[in-house]
Amino acid sequence: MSAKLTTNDLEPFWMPFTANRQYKKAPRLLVSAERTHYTTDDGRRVLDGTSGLWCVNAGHCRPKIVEAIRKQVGELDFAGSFQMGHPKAFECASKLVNIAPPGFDHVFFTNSGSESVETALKMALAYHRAKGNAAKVRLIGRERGYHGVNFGGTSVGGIANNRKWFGSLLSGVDHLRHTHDLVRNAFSRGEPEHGAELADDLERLVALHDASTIAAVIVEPVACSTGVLIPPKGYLKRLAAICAKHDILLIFDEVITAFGRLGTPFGADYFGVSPDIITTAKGITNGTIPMGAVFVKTKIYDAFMSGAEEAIDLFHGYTYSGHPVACAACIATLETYQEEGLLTRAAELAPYWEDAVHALKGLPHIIDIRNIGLIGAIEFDPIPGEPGKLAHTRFVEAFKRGLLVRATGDIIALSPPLIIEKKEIDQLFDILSSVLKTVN
Ligand code: PXG
Repeated sequence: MSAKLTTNDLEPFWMPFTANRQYKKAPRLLVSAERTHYTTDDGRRVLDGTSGLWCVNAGHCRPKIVEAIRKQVGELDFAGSFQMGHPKAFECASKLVNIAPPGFDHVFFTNSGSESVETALKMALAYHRAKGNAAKVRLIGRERGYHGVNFGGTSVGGIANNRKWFGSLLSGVDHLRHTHDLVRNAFSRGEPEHGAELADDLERLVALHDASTIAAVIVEPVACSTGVLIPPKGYLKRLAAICAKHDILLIFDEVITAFGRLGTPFGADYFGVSPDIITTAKGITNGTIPMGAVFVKTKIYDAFMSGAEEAIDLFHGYTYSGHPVACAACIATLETYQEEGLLTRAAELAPYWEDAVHALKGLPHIIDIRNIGLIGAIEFDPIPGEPGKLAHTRFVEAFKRGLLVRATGDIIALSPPLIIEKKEIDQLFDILSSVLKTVN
């Protein structure tokens, strides 16, 4: 099939999270990429304002990573990890725990963020059972949270459209209130001032269900998919303290915030909060090969190591857990991040980025602008009766003018590769502001 596709060629692929009929009438196709830019099928360069889908943190087609993948697939294409092993999986795990926050000394491999979430939730349940607290079975998520698309993640997730089609989901799940508060916090720079007390919502759920029935709380340190909700100052620390008080495990879903997005290796580092389990994916291989990893504290791993030595300790895993090609990609990715200082580069760029995104204030329909690390979001007043239309139209127009942004609801989210230069940040906001001025 050539790069030029006709409508019929487009039909068989049922695209995820896409308005298929609308897209196929006017497709947007990418055929190659290098560093901060994509190239389209009609030969236009497009600045990647979204790091793919929040995953290509070191920029596209980085030679070291590409070469490591090529070499690995020709040398050892597959080896399983059930009662067998290959050296790269162990090397990869060691390298990952070396950059993880203190106390995280084991990783479990998956193939995606969704699988990392399922794994973490199952670990939390099994942990309490192994400790003799088998009644701790409830899982707590948060309104507007996104934890992937499998049944556990959908159940603890809090985005109504992602839930309502799919039946009654897991039982024994409840949700904290979300933290979005435009009345008090609109146009905050970085962490908003107001709302730490929303963490006390967990005490409400403890009063309702009793702590003896609650296994874990899962939250994204920054809730990105729903349109970038940044935690109020002190909120995550307060949530962690309440979890600790009640022996409830705290899971940070860092599928987006891990690997430098906030200017620290992990979101846990940024907020100075130490959860019990961290889920990751995306940036772990710079988006090149599907992979996820669940990081656990010593106490979690140890809880599973008290039975007979010859007994399997965790009845869970995937054919491709620790896939050799993914591990090679991950190792080369971590080396690239380290060689180029990318796990902290967002901290250097953040002040410039913050000024650039907040300079959009005053353009038509903008009701909020928010930022943290190398993430920005612009929220629009919805067109009555047509939720999401304005952001979508503006996203389509930005793409035509050479910029890829992510539209979600009435919000445009930005998360460029961490290698972006200041002049490219200027270029990004030149295009975006011209779109926001003209598309209303
Ligand atoms: N947890 C979090 C916090 C995520 O952001 C997942 C789990 C699921 O990961 P997988 O690899 O199963 O897709 C995610 C994924 C967007 C967008 O534009 C965000 C995600 C995926 C696709 C688009 O906001 N996040």
